[in-house]
Amino acid sequence: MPMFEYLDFRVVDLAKDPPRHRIFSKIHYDLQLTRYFPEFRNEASTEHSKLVTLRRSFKVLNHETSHVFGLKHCIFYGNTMRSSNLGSLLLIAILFINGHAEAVEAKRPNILFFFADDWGRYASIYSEVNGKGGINDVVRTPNFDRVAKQGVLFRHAHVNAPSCTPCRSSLLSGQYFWRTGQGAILQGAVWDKSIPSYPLLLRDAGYHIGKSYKVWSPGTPPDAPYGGQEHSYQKRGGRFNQFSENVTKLIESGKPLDDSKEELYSEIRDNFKDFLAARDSDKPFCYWFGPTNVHRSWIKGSGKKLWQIDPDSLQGKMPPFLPDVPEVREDLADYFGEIAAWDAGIGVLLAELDKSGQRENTLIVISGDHGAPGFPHGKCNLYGFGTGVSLGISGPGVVGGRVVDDFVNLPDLAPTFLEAAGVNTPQVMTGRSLWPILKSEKSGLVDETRTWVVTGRERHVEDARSDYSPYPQRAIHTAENLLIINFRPDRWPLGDPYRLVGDNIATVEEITKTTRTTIADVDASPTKGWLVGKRNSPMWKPHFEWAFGKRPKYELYDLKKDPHETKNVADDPAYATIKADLEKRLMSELSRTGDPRLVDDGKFFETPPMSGPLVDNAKKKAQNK
Ligand SMILES: [Ca+2]
Repeated sequence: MPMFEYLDFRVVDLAKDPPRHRIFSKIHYDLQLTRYFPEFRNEASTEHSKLVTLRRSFKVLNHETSHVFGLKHCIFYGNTMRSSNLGSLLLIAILFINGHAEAVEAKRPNILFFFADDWGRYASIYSEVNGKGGINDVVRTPNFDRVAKQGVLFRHAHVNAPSCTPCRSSLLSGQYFWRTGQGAILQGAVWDKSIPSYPLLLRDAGYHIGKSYKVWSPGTPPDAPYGGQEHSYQKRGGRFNQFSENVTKLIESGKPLDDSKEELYSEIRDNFKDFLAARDSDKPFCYWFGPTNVHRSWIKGSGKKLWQIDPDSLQGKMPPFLPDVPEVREDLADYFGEIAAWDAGIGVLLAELDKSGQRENTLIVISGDHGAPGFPHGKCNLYGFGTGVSLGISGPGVVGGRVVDDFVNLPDLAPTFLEAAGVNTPQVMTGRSLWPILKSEKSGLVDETRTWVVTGRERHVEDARSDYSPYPQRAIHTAENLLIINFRPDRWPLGDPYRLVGDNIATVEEITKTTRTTIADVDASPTKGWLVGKRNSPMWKPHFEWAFGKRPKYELYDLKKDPHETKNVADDPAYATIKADLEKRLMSELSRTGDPRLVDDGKFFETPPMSGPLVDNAKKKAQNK
């Protein structure tokens, strides 16, 4: 359906020329647009930037003058800007419209976002592209792999913070987590409604938004940056969130394995169908699928039982920070089992998307919120095992079949989604749109400025340390090096070693089952129970201390020689220049983006409510007195 045959759009007399409107200056288009917008975006890269501008232009017009789009053929429009801070700005737009401009609405892409809890960079395709020999040889993710092959696979995607809530605060806001106020911590998080979030911006721009399961939590109110539960679709059930537990129960009740799995798939499928059915057919949609099954806990032995993942097949492939022993291998196989279930869930929703006829016009993005839970160097660590995540993107406008080496930080997704929808990215967003990479034809490093990311961490579990203090860290990650600064090396990085000496020693069972028993920034797990249980054995004591002991202020790793970050070279004079350069770059980025950790010795993060007992706990304590 042809829509715009000619468009002339310009701004004159920009007395103040505020930056957010500068794009309108002296813009003149003489474009024969005879196709839908997504196809138009598929053309050469310069055409893409024109499209973005075009869409932004229409957004401004649409916002200011709803009647404009009701007219046909020719529109003259002047003095549209009502906002007082724009001074004497005069906008003149002349549009020649052939057909109904409302049709623009239907041409914006849908956004289908798959976001797993605690899923790091473990997918079979990474074994193919990074080389065999590691644990990714054993994981199986055919659906993720297919999307990544059709689209773009990112080899260097990192979360901004390896902890559920701060990671999600940064992703949803498109800003570094330290810019999200009380969203920057896990326990005690509160969402500040004045922070723009991409789902609500899309909703305001006419998208049909919805979500199933976890978006932003733990925090108050849950899923706040997605509009709370107003856009929730999970009436059909959420048993998928405890996949191995529920499938095991169904099998024990006599149901065959495949039927048991299908029973849980039908819940996620029907929730998605409900979401699609609730949409006005002319509206694009934005859906978030956020099951929590990859988060602990899992049924011991379920990797093998439900997914035929043999723990022994991991032998000899484990990275050095994971003890290559049966207990840990089985735990990892169970984790990979939940990842296989997650991947199957992706397949279920994509099949439904195909049935809806919307696949061609849907941007598909798949990732996770940090590394493996309850394993050394995983979740809650700034090592690659903690911050590295899978990322695959396909859809209209994406030049597929490529593997890219650009460093991506998950806050980059918010401006990416907004740009896809033609919505202006708010100036406060520090993330950078991935579209220059997605529409490029290059593989490897596409954008030469994307050679590093910055990560960090403040509070995770509030009472992991007895004084309720956080463990502040910031890091810069490049292809060659990882530099971590531990701002308070006097503290225990993963929590105080409660009850490991004295007369009330924690049992292995308690450590395996209850996170807060000891070293509370590490989730309770069979691996944690095993390794902490071995803390006094001559063979494993050094490993225990490596995983959970105190760390120096500076950690520097040479990733070319030491990809698993086993040897800290921060004090090696041979690395002095590299260390100084990385520290300078890191500090400059923190300073540029207003990280409160650099102000008054981190006072903002060191005082309530960012540290100290939770309000509820404080109340309970007062009552007990
Ligand atoms: Ca998580």
